[in-house]
Amino acid sequence: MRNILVAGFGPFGGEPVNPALEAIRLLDGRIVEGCSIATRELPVTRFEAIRAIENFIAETDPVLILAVGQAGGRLEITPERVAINVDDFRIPDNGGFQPVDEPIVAGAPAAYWSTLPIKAMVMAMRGAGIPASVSNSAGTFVCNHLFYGLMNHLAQHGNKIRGGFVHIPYLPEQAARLGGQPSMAVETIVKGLEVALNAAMAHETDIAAGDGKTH
Ligand code: PCA
Repeated sequence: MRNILVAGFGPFGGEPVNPALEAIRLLDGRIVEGCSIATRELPVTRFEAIRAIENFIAETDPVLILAVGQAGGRLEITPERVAINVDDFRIPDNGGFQPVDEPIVAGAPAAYWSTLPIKAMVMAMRGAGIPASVSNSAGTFVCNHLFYGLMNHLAQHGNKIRGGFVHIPYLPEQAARLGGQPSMAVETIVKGLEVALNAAMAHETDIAAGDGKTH
């Protein structure tokens, strides 16, 4: 059976957990559209994260790749539209690196689009009763870094594998500790990711559905 690679980041920024890792652990081994979900943990360190996902791709030979990270403060599950070629870290990553306005891959394109059907994924999640919307910025920290490195790798290999990134909210246990932050139960996140993966497998190209934003 072919694999779907689902990679999620571990804890960072002083938090003891990362909802991405908690959620993907529960997805491991599930079958989506006749493929088996293989999950892996990503390090929250620049370049190391890209090397890790390249190794996971070689190891699992996936048909499709989804990377997942925490976006504290977000209200919904948000498939990312675009990865940009810049590192501008507000806090140090887990390796202690804090680059300012450095290219991720010098001389490479300014940006790469997700090659997953983000609108189909959002609409499928909403249809399943799960709050979701398209995000037009993955930020400039390690998630965007990994997303850019992934899309650059896939482009250099002829885009034979589709891939993309989804940010998810804090878990309730994090919000209870931090105060004043939105959160989503891990079961809801797991269901959302599963529904999104189903939609991604079912749609080679995206659907035309409006989800534009004014800001
Ligand atoms: N979120 C961070 C890095 C790791 C994660 O889960 C980000 O959004 O860049």
